[in-house]
Amino acid sequence: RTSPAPQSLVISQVRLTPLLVADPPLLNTQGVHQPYTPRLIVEVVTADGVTGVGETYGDSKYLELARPLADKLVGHSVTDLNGLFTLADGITVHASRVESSVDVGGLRGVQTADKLRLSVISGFEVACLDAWGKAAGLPVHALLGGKVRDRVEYSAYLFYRWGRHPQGTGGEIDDWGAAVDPAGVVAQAERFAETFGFTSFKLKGGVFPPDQEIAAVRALAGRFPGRPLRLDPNGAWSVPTSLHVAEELRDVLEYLEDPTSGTSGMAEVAAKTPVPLATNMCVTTFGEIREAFVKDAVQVVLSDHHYWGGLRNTRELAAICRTFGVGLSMHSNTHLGISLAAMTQVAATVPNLDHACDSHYPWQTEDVITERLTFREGALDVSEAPGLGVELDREKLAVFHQRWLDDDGTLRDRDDASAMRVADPDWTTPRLPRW
Ligand code: GKR
Ligand code: MG
Repeated sequence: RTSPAPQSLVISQVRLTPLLVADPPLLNTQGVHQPYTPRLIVEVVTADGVTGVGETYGDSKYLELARPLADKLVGHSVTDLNGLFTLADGITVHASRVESSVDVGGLRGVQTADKLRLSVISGFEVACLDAWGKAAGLPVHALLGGKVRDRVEYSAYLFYRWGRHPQGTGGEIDDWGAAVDPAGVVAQAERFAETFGFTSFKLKGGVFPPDQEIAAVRALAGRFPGRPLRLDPNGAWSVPTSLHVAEELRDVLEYLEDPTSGTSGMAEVAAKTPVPLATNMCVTTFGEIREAFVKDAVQVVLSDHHYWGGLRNTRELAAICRTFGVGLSMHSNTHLGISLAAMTQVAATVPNLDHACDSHYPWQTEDVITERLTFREGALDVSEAPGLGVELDREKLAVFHQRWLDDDGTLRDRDDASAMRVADPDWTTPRLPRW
């Protein structure tokens, strides 16, 4: 087939659709997930009428940047991916959106203007790649240089959770039930293994005192001997507590993820334990790599195309990790099928993907694509269809958008602490370290 004329790849329209999608009551160190979580769906339409889709965070702070970027994008080619960064640079991030200390930095480190911009760019970059791939008749992985594997492995992402959202907050009810102790965590892992075939397991920690979480990981090791296990308290522990946990679990952990908050603390822990440390909190931008690698603070970096500014930047991160002998894995936040397709396309192209990727997807009962992606034997097949290989379900998109329109503002910005206050009115976001 012949290449399309560049003019046909010029963007004639950009549509932004903020949504609220159902989310179960998953617990983390800051609180509990709200019944619905915001996501943003980005659509770019080319002069030839080809539509590409992307997905990113949907909280107000991202929408504020996405709207002007959408306006600026009209008239640019879907192939001008470097140009996205230049366009986004010119967009002002309000000072109130930026944080200065890691202690209040939430679950992804300190919130900076650059991180916000990069997270927005990622949704647009994926949409452009999808449109370009569809126009050229090529899967996104081909536009990234081609896949090096046919299947991408994922790990089960276990959460302590309640059976339903605290009374009065509504939400969709699933049939997973509560998991608040080792037996509950093991039962959850068994269902993940049976349904999706996952063979490695990550437990979101930082919820209960560390010895209870050690017991849960021990129980997992007893039930699934020899399987790779990870524990991630999102920086909730002090350096001594992190070392205690590492010592107790050193024989069963594949890695310990963000045991403590900040690069210096991670370096102190890393110096005294043989357990590899992974992060999606202290290395989340290119600027943070140098200090962390020089201090040998992390042995595995969790890529996430939303954080890093898209699929091509994810590949750049992979190349840096490869160069420095640092392992690579993939982080996930709550996301839908468009993002999972994008994660799988990029993961397929990275030679040094050393560990199974994280995904929240099994927890999402709602999606905006016509056919849900299905994990088989713990992995996803890499789609060969043009673009991302997913199709937007416009009816569902409209329903979830209407939910966003109907919301009085309480759910449009993810706030795990306020959801927790429904159950415990005295709850405040804990300062780190908690233990
Ligand atoms: O969904 O509660 C959650 C997670 O804690 C998420 O927000 C984190 O970003 O999954 C993440 C992680 O690995 O830190
Ligand atoms: Mg993490």
